[in-house]
Amino acid sequence: MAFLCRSAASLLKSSRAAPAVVRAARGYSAGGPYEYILVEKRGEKSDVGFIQLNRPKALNALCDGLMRELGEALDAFEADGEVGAIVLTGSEKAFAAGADIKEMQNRTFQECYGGNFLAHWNRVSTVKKPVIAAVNGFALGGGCELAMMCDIIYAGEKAQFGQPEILLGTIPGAGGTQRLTRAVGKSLAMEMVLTGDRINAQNAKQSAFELTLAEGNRLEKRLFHATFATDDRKEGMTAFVEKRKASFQDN
Ligand code: CO8
Repeated sequence: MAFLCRSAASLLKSSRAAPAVVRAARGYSAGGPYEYILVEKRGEKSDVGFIQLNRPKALNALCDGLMRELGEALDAFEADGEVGAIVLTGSEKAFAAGADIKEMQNRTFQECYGGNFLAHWNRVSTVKKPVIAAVNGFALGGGCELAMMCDIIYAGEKAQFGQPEILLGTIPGAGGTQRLTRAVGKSLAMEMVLTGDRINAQNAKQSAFELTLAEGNRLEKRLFHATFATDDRKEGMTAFVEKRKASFQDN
């Protein structure tokens, strides 16, 4: 994965620029119909699979239904011989503001661990075709992790990357502690994960470098599940939903 700080606009060009492609796109289902994403094929040869996260009221929060649909669309593009690369994007305001906190709020440790919560959420990282994230606005928590699962990130001027899980009493659960370290270096990654502070596209590009990927993702997932055994994780998510400051008790 590499951060490229340049306008995501070229990847987000509206289909108005290519009416012929629009016609091709309208006839394309890619496994749809979908509730949470928009899917079409773009490009002069209809060889770009285009997926736009589309939950504007929730800032594209990654609910289970959205992630299931995303997996289906990726499967369809992977199987489509015409498609050479895939672009994944959100809106001007949000690529994705994280996993859906309202969906996670009342989950228990037993449900997370026993049900292997999030096990299917890494489909993007297993797609064989190149996947490009076109990011603007918030790419937070699972949204940042989703972008980092892609092969290349094109970040717009309004892009903000962050792992704010600590403010909810939990930790990143889909590669944040592992891929972020490799993307921006250990020091900045530690700072982001321990403070919840965000960085913009320019900071991300300046800090970018690659290390070898290790086994850490599995360990991270288990530790993420373990935060669901704490009262503070419940309090952090409940406080967000109730629009108040969290009162953590260190247990
Ligand atoms: N989940 C659910 N709903 C959300 C989320 C979210 N992550 N983010 C925003 N929303 C909702 C808000 O609740 C609000 O809905 P409503 O109007 O019904 O109250 C709506 O989106 C708009 O949000 P705000 O009013 O808060 O908009 P602001 O512009 O004031 O603030 C922020 C935007 C800063 C992005 C703010 O919404 C925020 O802090 N959101 C939470 C960010 C966050 O903590 N993300 C991490 C979530 S935990 C996580 O991602 C764990 C990852 C696990 C692995 C995932 C694998 C892919």
